Amino acid sequence: EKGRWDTIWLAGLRDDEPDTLFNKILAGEIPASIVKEDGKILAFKDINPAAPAHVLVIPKDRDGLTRLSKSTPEHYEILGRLMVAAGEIAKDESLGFGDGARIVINDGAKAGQEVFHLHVHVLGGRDFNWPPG
Ligand code: D5M
Repeated sequence: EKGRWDTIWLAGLRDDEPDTLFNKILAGEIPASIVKEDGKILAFKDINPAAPAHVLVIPKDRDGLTRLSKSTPEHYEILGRLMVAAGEIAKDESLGFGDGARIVINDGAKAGQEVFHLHVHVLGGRDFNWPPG
């Protein structure tokens, strides 16, 4: 976990919303099964998987993104990074993904959002229905 905070020392400067448990995962205070990490994003297995393969991708610095609808043009870069990471994970057979994945962002409690630190769900390993429930 050495150096993990080095990359997120700006976290919170533009964000006075309450922390979530994802900060504890970022700090290494709660264990997580990390599948991908760089200076800006962290991806880890969902503790309550809704599919055989279920990974969450989050920005290390939430920067006001409690939910997607808080995004502004200042977030273009991090949102692109999250999407590219999600696409890479979605084709990773070693994680149980095959040909086809469901990429989901729940925006707000009404849509099922429980953790108010933006996260991209990457689900795979089974077929999915449309429209979603
Ligand atoms: O998704 C929040 C997701 O976060 C939900 O699918 C469970 C997951 N979760 C909650 N706690 C943990 C821990 N400790 N590790 C990994 N995953 C976790 P939402 O879209 O907000 O409903």
